[in-house]
Amino acid sequence: MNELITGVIKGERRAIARALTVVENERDGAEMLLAALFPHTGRAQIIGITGAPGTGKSTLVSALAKAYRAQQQTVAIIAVDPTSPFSGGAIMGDRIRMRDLAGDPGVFIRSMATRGNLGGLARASRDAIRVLDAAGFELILVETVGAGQSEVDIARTAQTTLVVEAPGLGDDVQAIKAGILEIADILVVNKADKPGADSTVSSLKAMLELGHPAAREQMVAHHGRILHVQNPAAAVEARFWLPPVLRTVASEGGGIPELMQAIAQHRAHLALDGALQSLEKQQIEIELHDRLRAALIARLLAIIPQEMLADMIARIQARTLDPHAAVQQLLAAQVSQYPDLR
Ligand SMILES: Nc1nc2c(ncn2[C@@H]2O[C@H](COP(=O)(O)OP(=O)(O)OP(=O)(O)O)[C@@H](O)[C@H]2O)c(=O)[nH]1
Ligand SMILES: [Mg+2]
Repeated sequence: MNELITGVIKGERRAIARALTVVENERDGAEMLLAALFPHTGRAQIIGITGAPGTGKSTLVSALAKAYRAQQQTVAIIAVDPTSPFSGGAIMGDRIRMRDLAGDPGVFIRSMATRGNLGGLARASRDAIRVLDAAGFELILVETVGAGQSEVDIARTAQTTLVVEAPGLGDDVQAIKAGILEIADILVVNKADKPGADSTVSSLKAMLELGHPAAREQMVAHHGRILHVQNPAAAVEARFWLPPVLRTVASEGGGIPELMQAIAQHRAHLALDGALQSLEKQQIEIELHDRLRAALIARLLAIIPQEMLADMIARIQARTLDPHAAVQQLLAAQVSQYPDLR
C-alpha cells in the first residue's frame, strides 16, 4: 500500500492505474489510499465536459488535451459513461477517438462506467479525480454523457463546466430540455461545420439572456437593461460571469484556441473575490452530504432484517401502514435495538 501511495504521488503510470482500480471498485484499502493522497490534492484544474450523446464531447476532449499538451501542460482524462454497464465498451469507443494521444506520457486516459447505482458513479469519479490530482496532473478533463442528475453531480465536481451542444439533434436545444443550462460556465456548439449551427447558437443565447442566473443578476445591476456580454473578457471585467456561447469543429481543431481562452478567462473570473474558495466550499458540502447519506443508508440496510422491510412494504400496499410511519418505526426500532447506530 505504501508503495502504491508513493507511486501515485511520483506520478508513476502503473501505480496510478492500480490506484484508480482500487478506488473505482471500492477495494480494501481504498479509504486508506484516498486518505493518504488527500493532502496532495487541490492543485489540478478540473474541467467538466457534459452534453447529449454524440455531440462530440470525446472529440472535443482530445482536441483540448492535444492543445494543452502543446503548451507543455499534463492532462488526465476521465470519461464517465453512466449509460453503459460495460466499462469495456466505453473504453473501446474512447480509445478510438483518443488514439492520437496514446503513448504520450503527459496524458492519462481512464474510462468509468456504471456498476450499480449512479450516485456511486459520481462518488467513484470524485475519488478518481483525487487520485489523478495527487498524481500531479495539471489539468483533469472529465467527460460525462447525458443529462441526468448523476451527470450534473459529476459536473459539479469541476471548476469549469462546458456544456456541449450540436446542431441537428432535434428541434430543441438539448441543454434546455435537460435543464443543464444552469451548470454551464461555457456553452459549446460543436459540429459548427454542420447546417443549423447558427440557430443552435442563437437559441442558446436567447435562453441565456432570459434564464441564466447571471443574466438576472446583471438585469438588476443595470436597472433592467440586459447588456450583451458575450465577450468573456468583459464578463471578467464586470465581475459576473455570463456563459459565452462558442462554436467549435472539434474534429478539425476549429475554435479550440478560443475555447481555451474562455476556459482561462473563467479561471481568472473564479480567482476574483474568493469565488473559487466558495465554489470549493459548496462542493465539499455537497460531497459530505452525499457520502453521509450513502454511508447511513448502507449501515441501516445492513442491519434491518429483510423480512421486516418486506412486511412493511406489504402493509403499506394494504394501506394499513403509511410510508411516513414506516420510516419512523424503522428508525426508532433500529436505534433502540442497535445502540451502535447512535
Ligand atoms: N462534422 C463534425 N463531426 C464531428 C465533430 N466533432 C465530432 N464529430 C463526430 O461526431 C461523432 C461523435 O463524436 P464523439 O466525440 O464520440 O461524441 P461524444 O459526445 O463523445 O459521444 P458519446 O460519448 O457517445 O456521447 C464522431 O463520429 C465524431 O467524429 C465536428 O466538429 N464536426
Ligand atoms: Mg464520448
